[in-house]
Amino acid sequence: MGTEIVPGNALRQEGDFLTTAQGVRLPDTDHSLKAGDRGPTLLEDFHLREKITHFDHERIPERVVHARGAAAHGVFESYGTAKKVTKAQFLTKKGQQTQVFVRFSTVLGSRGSADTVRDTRGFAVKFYTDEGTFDLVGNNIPVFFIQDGIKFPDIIHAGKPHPDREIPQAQSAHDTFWDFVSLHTEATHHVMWNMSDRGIPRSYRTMEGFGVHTFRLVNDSGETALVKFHWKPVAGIHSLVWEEAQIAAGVDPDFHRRDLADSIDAGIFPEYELGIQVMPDDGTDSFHGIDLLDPTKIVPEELAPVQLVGKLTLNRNPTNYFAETEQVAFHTGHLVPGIEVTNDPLMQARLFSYLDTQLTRLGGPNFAQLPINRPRCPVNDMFRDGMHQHAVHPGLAPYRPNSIDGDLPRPASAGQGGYVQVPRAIEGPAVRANPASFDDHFSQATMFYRSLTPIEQVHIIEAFTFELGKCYEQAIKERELIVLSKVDTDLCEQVAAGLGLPAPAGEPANDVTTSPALSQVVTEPGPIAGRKIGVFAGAGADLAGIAALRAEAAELGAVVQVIAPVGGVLGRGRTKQIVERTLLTARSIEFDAVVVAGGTAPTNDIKLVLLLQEAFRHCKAIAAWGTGQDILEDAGISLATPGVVLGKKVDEDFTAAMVTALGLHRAWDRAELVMASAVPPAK
Ligand code: HDE
Repeated sequence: MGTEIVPGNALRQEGDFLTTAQGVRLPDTDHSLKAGDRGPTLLEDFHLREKITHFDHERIPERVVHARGAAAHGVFESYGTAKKVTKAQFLTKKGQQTQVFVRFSTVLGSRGSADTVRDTRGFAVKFYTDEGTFDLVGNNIPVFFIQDGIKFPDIIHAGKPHPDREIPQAQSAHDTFWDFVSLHTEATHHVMWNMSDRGIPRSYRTMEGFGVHTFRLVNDSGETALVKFHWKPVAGIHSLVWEEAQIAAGVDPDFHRRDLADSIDAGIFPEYELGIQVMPDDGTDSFHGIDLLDPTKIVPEELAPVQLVGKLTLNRNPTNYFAETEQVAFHTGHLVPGIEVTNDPLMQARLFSYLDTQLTRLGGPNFAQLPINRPRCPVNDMFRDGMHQHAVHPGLAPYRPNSIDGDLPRPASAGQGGYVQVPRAIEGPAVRANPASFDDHFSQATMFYRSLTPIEQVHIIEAFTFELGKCYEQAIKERELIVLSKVDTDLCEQVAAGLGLPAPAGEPANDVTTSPALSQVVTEPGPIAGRKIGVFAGAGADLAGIAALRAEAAELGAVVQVIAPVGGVLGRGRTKQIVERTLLTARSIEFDAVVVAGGTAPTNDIKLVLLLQEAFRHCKAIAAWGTGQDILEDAGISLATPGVVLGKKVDEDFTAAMVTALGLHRAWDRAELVMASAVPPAK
C-alpha cells in the first residue's frame, strides 16, 4: 500500500533510488536510449524527454525589482509592549514566539548581480502568526523615491540598465537614473540616503529596516494610533566604504549572501529589535507638521522615540534556495487584525502590485500553497481549482450561503478573530492631484545631510561625484547640481568642484533641525560578534599568540582566520594552526581587522602589501605584535596612525585594544590621511 495522501502535506524528495517524476526507479541517467551505441536517439526514451523537458522549464521569471536576494528562517519574540496600541496577538503577548522568514535584497540588479552595489536594500519579513500571515515588506532606507505608486514603473525603468545595451547592471550611476531623479525632485530625500553609507551596508546583519509607510494600529478597545515600524540591528549599523564595495562586487559578488549564511551556520545569529514610533491618530494624518501619508518624509526619532516591541532572531538557513528564497511571495496586503493601512498613495498602489506580480512569477493563483508561503494556521478559503492546485478540498459547497456543507466555512466576527477594518470615513472628489503638504521635496534631505558627521558627509559628496561623473549628458549633471543647491550649499559646491562644473546658487533651507539619530557613526564600541580578523602568519609565527587571540575573539563571537603565503598547516602538535587563506585567496574586504603575527618571516609578496594597504585605506583596525610591527612598517604603514594596535605579545591589553578598535568598526580619524580624494566639508 502506498503512502496516504494528506491534503496540504509538503511533497518531499525521498528514497535512496533515483526515480522518474512518477517514482519509477532508473538504472542509468548518463546515457540516452539509442539504436546501437553509435546510433540515433530513440523518441521512446521517456526518461531523456522528461529530464530535458523539466530542465527546459527550470526558470521562473525573476522579480521585476528585488531580484537579487538572500533569506533566512527565524523566530520573532514579542516583548508584549505593543499591547496598548495593537490587538495583533503576535505583538501583544510577552514572550510569544512566531516563526518568520526574512528575505533581504537589492532593488535594481538581476538575480545574478553583485551584492555590494550602491542601492537600497529590501528587508521583507513574513510572520507566520496564529491569526494569519503578516508581511512587513520594508527597506533599509526609511523613505521612498516617489509619493504615488503610479510613478513606480518610471523610477524603476530609469534605474534599470539602459534599454539599448542593457548596461550598467545593478547601478544607479548612469544617465537615465540621474535624468529622472533630477527632474522628479520628490526623489531627493531617498537619493541622499542612497548616496550615503546606507547604500552600501557592511552586511545584512548590520543594517536597519523600515516599514516606510505609516500604518494604523488598532488595540483591543478599538483605539487607533499611527505607527512607523523600525528594525534595529543588535550588531549595530555599519557600512562598507565605496572602494571595498567595488572590490567585493568583483572578488566576492556573494558577499552579503555568504555573510548571512556563514553567520547562521556559525551560530552567530543575526538579531534585530522591532520598534514602533507611535503618533496620535487625530484625523490630521500629520505630526509636528510632517505629513504622515508622504513616504518621502520620516518622523525624526527625537520627535517620536522608537519603542521596542520584540526581537527577531535569524537562526536557520534555507534548505533550498529556489523552493524558499525564490518562491517566497510577500504582499503588503498580508495583514492581521490590529494592523491596518493608511491612505499613503504609495502604500495603496502596493496593495495591488504584490498580489498581481505573483500570478506571473509563480504561475497562477495558488502560490499561497507553496510550502514557504503556506500560513501556519487553519486555512479554509473556498478558492477552488486553478493552476497548480495542491489542496484536496473536501465538501461539495464552495459557496456561501450553503446548506449542503452545514453552512461552513462561516464568517468570523471581530470577537472571533475576524479582520474587521476600523470604519474610516472616505470622501472627496475624484482627482489626480497631490496635497500641498507633499510639495516640500528638500527640507528633510537637508536635515539628513546636516545630521551626519563630517566623514559621512564626505562619503555623500564622493558618491554624488562618482555617480554624476559616470553620466555622459552634461545637462543632467547640471540639473542635479541645481537639486543639490537646494539641499546644501557646501554639498553642491564640492560635488560641482569634483565634476569641474560651476556650482549654481541655491536656497537651501537654513532653519532645519538636525536629527542625531540619523548618523551611524559610533563613539562607543559596540558588539563584535560576527566580525572577522585576518591574521597574517608565516614560518616562525608565534602560534601560541594566534591561539590566544582566537580564543579571546571566539568568546565574543568574532572569528580569526589565518592567512599565510601558502596553504597547509603551521607548526605541529598542540600548537598547530590551520591556514585558512593564502595570499592568493585572501582579499582585505573579507576582514574587519588585519593583524600581523609576531615572529613571522618577512615576505616580499606584493599581495601582502596590498592586503595591509587596503585594510589601512579602508580605515579598518590594523594590528601587529612583536616583530610583526616591522612587516607593517615595510608595507608603508605608519605605526603611529589612529586605529593601529600594537603590542609586544598577545596579552590582555593587546586583545582589549583590538576589541575596542573592532567595536568602533572604523578608525575614521585616519580618513583624512588615507582617503586622499576626501575634501572635508566646510563647517
Ligand atoms: Fe516593492 N515590489 N513596490 N517596495 N518591494 C516588489 O513584489 C512595488 C516599495 C519591496 O523579497 C515586487 O514579489 C510597487 C516600497 C521589497 O520578495 C513588486 C511599489 C518598498 C520587495 C513590487 C513598490 C518596497 C519588493 C517584485 C510602489 C519599501 C522584495 C516582486 C507602489 C517599503 C520582496 C514581488 C521579496 C518587491 C512592487 C514600492 C519594498 C513588483 C508597485 C515603498 C523589500 O510587486
